[in-house]
Amino acid sequence: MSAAIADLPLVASGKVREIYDLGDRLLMVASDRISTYDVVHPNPIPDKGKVLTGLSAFWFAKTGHIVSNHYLSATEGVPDEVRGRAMVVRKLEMLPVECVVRGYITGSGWKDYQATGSVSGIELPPGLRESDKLPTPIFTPSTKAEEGHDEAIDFDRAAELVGDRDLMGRVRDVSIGLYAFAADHARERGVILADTKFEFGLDPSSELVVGDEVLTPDSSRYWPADTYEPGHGQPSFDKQYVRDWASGSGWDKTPPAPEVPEDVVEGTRARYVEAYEKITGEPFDAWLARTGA
Ligand code: PZK
Repeated sequence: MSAAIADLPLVASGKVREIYDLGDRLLMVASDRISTYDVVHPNPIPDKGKVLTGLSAFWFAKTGHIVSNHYLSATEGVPDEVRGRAMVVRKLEMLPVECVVRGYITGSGWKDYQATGSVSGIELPPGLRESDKLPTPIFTPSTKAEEGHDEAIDFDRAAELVGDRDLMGRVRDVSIGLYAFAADHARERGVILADTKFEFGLDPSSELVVGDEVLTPDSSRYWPADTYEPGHGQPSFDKQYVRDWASGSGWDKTPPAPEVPEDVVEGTRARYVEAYEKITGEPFDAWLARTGA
């Protein structure tokens, strides 16, 4: 028997997920909420939390040879009401930096490159176009802002914040290793992993452990490979229906976000499930069955 969610102490909450205290462990719960342009819409995308949790679990299982992770279980200790969208994880001492890896130049990286020719203090070749593949994946850490946008920092500043330059070097190498492994896997399945963000912690024996969610559409940019074309921004695999609808809706992208119409909800849900099935090579129903959702 597991406790009801409502009785568990809340440790942390983000725009679309929560962490609860289980005593010696934590429960990470992914909601069905969706944000576009950094604003959460009032209505959910059914199954989004289950897709993201299933994808995280898939990648944790696939990448243990690169670095250990905090994943323990998506069944044992998970309350019935969050089955399929929650995982029990180890408690860690989290490092105070966000570990971003970019294989393509887009988003804030593209803005920085246009302004300075560099991203996070890493000089890039001249003449890159928006969404171009980088010669090699780059590590572009940021600080964790309590609210608002994370601030880009260079490696030296990240090492300062972590207080251990050697550890920060291992974090960088492991981050790039995880990205490269996942990008190769995704590319074989018709999906481009443009960039992603990891969070790391230390376990009680000071071993480096990757935590949080990993390589999900909320922590990463996934693009369909068949329509990839540098020179402009690429459609997001998961959220493009909502963004396209929002652009034509007259919403000015400031809070509050409007309700997403039913057909857009259904199209978006189908894209999340498609992402799960493409990337894992398994039916989404298998995840629901495995977790008793
Ligand atoms: C932890 N966050 C970020 C904020 C979220 C996540 N294994 C861990 N041990 C201790 N603390 C954390 C983790 C993890 N992962 C991560 N905050 C605490 C965060 C808001 C919602 F789901």
